[in-house]
Amino acid sequence: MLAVTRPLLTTVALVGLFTSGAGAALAAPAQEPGPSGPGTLVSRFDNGSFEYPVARANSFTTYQAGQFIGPWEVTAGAVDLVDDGLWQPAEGDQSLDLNASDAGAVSQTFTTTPGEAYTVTYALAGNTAGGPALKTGQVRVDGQNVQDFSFDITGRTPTAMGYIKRQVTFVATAPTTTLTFASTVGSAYGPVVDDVQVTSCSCPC
Ligand SMILES: [Ca+2]
Repeated sequence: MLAVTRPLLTTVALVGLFTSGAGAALAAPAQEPGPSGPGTLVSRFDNGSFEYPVARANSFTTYQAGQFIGPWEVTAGAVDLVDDGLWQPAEGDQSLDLNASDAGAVSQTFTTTPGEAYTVTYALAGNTAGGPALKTGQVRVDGQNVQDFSFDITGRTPTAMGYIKRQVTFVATAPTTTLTFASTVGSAYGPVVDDVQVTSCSCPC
């Protein structure tokens, strides 16, 4: 049993270093560590609404590959964390443009139970400041594409973003799973994601 759990805890500790403990959606099996907080191990899916760190007021903050947005790591290109003074988020005060100057991606690794099904829901829109009109991207689980997504910004504005809800389900194959949102459009104006939630059917559903 110890031989199984030690690698998991190592991974969890790395994730925890970049997590400040703000509340968010959960994907926590019952046996996982308790409530998160500074200095504690955090393995639950967190910051799905991209509410921290705080972006530049009435503007955005760019994060490059290798940098972290709470528990999310920028894993390709660069992305923009956007304040609600620039455009309407789906939830809270901030949202994420998956393109800074070109296609970017963010990934988060969290604890899962092998064999258990998890449902990912998210809000999708697009940066209305520039083309192409059709913003495209992928949801990936452990690097595998599990859902292509697209959003057409035609007729949308910063105050009427027109977010749509998308959903995809996966079955975990390991004690941790890495969830990625990746843009597949080359532009400085990418797909916008917000309000990502991960739930498992061991929770009430
Ligand atoms: Ca948000």
